[in-house]
Amino acid sequence: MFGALSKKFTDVFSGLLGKKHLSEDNISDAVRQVRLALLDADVSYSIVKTFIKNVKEKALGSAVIKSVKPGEQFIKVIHDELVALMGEKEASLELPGKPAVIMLLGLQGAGKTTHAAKLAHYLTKKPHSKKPLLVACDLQRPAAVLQLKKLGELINVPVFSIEGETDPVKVAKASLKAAMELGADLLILDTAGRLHIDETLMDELERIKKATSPHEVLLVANAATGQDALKTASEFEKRIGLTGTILTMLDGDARAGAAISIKEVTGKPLKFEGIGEKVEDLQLFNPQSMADRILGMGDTINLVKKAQEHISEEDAKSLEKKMRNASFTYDDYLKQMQAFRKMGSIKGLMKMLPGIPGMDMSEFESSEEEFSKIECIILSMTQKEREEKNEIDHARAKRIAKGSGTTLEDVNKLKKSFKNTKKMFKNAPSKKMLEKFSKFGGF
Ligand SMILES: Nc1nc2c(ncn2[C@@H]2O[C@H](COP(=O)(O)OP(=O)(O)OP(=O)(O)O)[C@@H](O)[C@H]2O)c(=O)[nH]1
Ligand SMILES: [Mg+2]
Repeated sequence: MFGALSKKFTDVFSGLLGKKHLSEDNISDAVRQVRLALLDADVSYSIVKTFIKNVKEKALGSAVIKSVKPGEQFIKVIHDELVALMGEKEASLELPGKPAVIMLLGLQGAGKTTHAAKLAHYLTKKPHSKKPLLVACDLQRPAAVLQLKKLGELINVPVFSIEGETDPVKVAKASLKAAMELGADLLILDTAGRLHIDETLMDELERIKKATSPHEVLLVANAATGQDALKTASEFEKRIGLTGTILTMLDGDARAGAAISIKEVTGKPLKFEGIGEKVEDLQLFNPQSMADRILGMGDTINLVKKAQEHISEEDAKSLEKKMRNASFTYDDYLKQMQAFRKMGSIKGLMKMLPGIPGMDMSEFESSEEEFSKIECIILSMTQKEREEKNEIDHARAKRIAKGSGTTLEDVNKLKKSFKNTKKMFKNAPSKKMLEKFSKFGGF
């Protein structure tokens, strides 16, 4: 995500590895590099200045902790400062009222319409279980309403619009009544964007806000635009008043500057991050996870969240048991693989692991194909074969290869690796054994 910045931080930290303690002398170079790295990532100058001052004070002040290595100590200080800047805890949405109202605003192309749909999709799920109504208040472009309608269809959420209407304030007002009639408990207002902030836009947004008294006024800002995003954020906050921000395009060539500084600049929390074009590509902003990613430490927080969302604890336990007594079948294999794939692309998931962000990902592109191949092969087996009740002989393997559009070699390869995996788990030491060993200090 922030490849260049993460790499710089990793270099700074490795430079401190051999040092016995942190001193004014040996951290001055590291601090200088951190300062340059932040400025280069488009963090605003005044924020960098305070950041560096705090880091220096804390790094030197904590020099007495003997058990921690200086490099690690320095990483912790930087990590803590980043978290403090970005907001300590995960922000939440305030959605009381029936209907609750969320108004989205931002510059042209920032991702308002897409994120109106993403939010609707996100909030229909547990624990929110909302019944949203998307409201088409962008009447600038004729295609804007159509875009929202298409997205609404995709996620099965109704869209409110008034054909032929030219005043978005009237649409916004009418949507309050429509929500009552349709039994919706949440309105999400998509508004028009402009290339730059101008008086007409501000006036329109102000009037929509007055007409609907939204509980959440969220700025949608493109992370790739760095300092520009910060400048517009501060103007929107001053004129309209925000309750928070959604930072988008974080999957692309984003600059960390906006993520690091936007809370400080607007005084309002960063609430969500947009991480792709699909409706599922939205996640709650978590300052700890963001600091991890900025420092190139992966994103284990969101990885665990994703896993919990897609794999139930029961399933995980039952699989572990099956693995232990080597009774898992091709069917279990398929089920696990499908659950794993629901979490996202292998490449995307690998990037979330610590130490991986800067790695060459091309290798995992082929694993994606490999996954599809295995899936096709298992799906071409009979139910009894999948449950390992019938042996797959040469003739059947040939037939399965044909049915799945793969080769005999592919099928035999899967058979072999499946057998090996089972053997490996059968011979793996049990948890009890490991505990016994650990008593002797072996582990
Ligand atoms: N990669 C990536 N693309 C995104 C993300 N969010 C939105 N997009 C894409 O960015 C483009 C613009 O998004 P829109 O939602 O139409 O932006 P908008 O703010 O409504 O634009 P206007 O209505 O013209 O002001 C679309 O092609 C989206 O698919 C994101 O988080 N990541
Ligand atoms: Mg739009």
